[in-house]
Amino acid sequence: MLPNMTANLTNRHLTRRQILGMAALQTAATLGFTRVGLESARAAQPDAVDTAPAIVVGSGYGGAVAALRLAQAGIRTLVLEMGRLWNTPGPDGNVFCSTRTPDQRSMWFRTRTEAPLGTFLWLDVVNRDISRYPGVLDRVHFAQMSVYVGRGVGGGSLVNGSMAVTPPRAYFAEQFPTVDADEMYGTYFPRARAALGVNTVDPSWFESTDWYRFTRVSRKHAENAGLRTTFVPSVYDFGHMQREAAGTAPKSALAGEVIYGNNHGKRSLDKTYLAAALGTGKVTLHTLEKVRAISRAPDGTYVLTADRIDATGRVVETKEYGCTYLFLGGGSLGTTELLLRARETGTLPDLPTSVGTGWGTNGNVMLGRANHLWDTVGANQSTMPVMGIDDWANTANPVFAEIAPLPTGLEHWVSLYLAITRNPERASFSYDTGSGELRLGWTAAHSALSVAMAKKLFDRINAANATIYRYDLFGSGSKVFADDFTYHPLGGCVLGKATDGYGRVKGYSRLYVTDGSLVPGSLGVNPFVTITALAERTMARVLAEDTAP
Ligand code: FAE
Repeated sequence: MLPNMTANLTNRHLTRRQILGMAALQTAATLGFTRVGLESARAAQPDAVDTAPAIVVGSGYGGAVAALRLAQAGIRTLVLEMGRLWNTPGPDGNVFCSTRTPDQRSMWFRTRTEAPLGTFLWLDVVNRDISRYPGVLDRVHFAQMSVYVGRGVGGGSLVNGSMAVTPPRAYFAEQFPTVDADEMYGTYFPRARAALGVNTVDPSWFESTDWYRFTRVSRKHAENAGLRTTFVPSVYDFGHMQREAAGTAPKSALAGEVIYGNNHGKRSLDKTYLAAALGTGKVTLHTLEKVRAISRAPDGTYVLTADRIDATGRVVETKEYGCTYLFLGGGSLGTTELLLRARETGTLPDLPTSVGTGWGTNGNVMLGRANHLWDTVGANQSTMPVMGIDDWANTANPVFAEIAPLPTGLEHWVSLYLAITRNPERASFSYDTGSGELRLGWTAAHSALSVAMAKKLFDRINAANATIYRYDLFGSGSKVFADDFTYHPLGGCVLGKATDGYGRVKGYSRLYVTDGSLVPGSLGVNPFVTITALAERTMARVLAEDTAP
């Protein structure tokens, strides 16, 4: 079993703990355990735990860093994750379903998939009916914005495009004026990149392979408009990808896989941070358990109420957990919801009013351009983006646009982009005490500036190449700029506002936020490297100062 799991990661040195942790995850998945610990590697489900010195909510980037660093410090840690463990092959022999023929594994309790590109030639050919199941991708709908998030052990790392980008230092410093940028760029970004397994595409292979023809065409069009492009690092193993292209390794990025999970090649958190955390023997992970309430016991410890669900979504058990140290890594939506609910229902009444504020979309806008017949983008497209159009330094219109794939398996002459724009608009969440639901105040007006910025950049590219936009990709109308969803939810518990400068939540001791809710709405690049590096910084400080006996 182990050789198969590690085969995808051959370019990277795996620690003994990562190998042990991966074995534990693999066996737990095979045997259908919802509790995972080092015992699982010996085919035993860990005993149920109801108290632990530290609890981590969520197993995305912020949660995974917290779990590993707590465990390495010798602190017994329980991780609670609402999604499932993604390690067992389904009836087709694959863990994840294909993007082209999605099934129940694709989306979180839906009866139809909700892909970002809803249509092609205005035809409803992209989405499929599916049965309800705890699938890997969720699209959370608010009144005028919907947010894509990953669900499962590894959070967003299971579904994202692997782009591992470090933000321009000047913009990082502007967004985080109280954070020591020297320390971030000298210590925590390098630490995060190393632990995540970041690598870069071989430029000569990139220039010659069919699989990145779509990127080279977009680069040429950007350069024709006088714009600069830049390579973007990734956590997808490019050694594996080259072997996919050569036919010597099973295809994943070259088989259209991404938003519903990659069966091979991707260094998702279950293969990096979480594997290493489980390998310490100090971490137990409970899956399919959604924390819904947090309160404090008279002795100052935290009490969590969590619903354990089955594959139909039915609550099969409601459990209470206790801990001394509580780390929230539920992501921008998950963490903000938990804290807002705790404040509004009075279980943690001293939480600051800044909880629930400072939220943004990282200025996300998606769009497509129609190319000339002679500018073929290729039927073969890797799903892992490796290049961006970098016009961030243009103070009149700062945009960083990732050159995105559209891997249909047919030539379609479409160039697709996810533009990250510098949008200063921020929205707040509120908590509806009647329904118990989170509301988000983001409106179409908040997105308008992002659309204007993306339009300005791509009007320039269209003018230089005598091309036009595609009007058929985002629904039945003629929408060119998809401004009603984001892949990059940021904020809600902003660093230095809802927390101190290290993610310690104001008003309560030993309560921490480690995820994307710390980022104030905009980062200028794809966010997971920054979320990981900030979590590393928080954990270094907290372990040095707060957990001493
Ligand atoms: P996240 O990874 O979302 O993890 C939160 C975890 O907590 C999830 O597993 C939840 O299921 C779980 N959870 C939430 N609430 C609860 C609860 N109450 N109880 C128990 N568990 C809970 O958070 N970023 C990049 O940098 N590069 C990319 O190429 C990129 N592409 C993307 C493509 C897609 C389709 C998507 C959806 C996102 C993409 N992102 C990308 C964004 C990136 O994945 C995201 O910023 C991070 O995953 C956020 O990390 P967090 O730790 O904040």
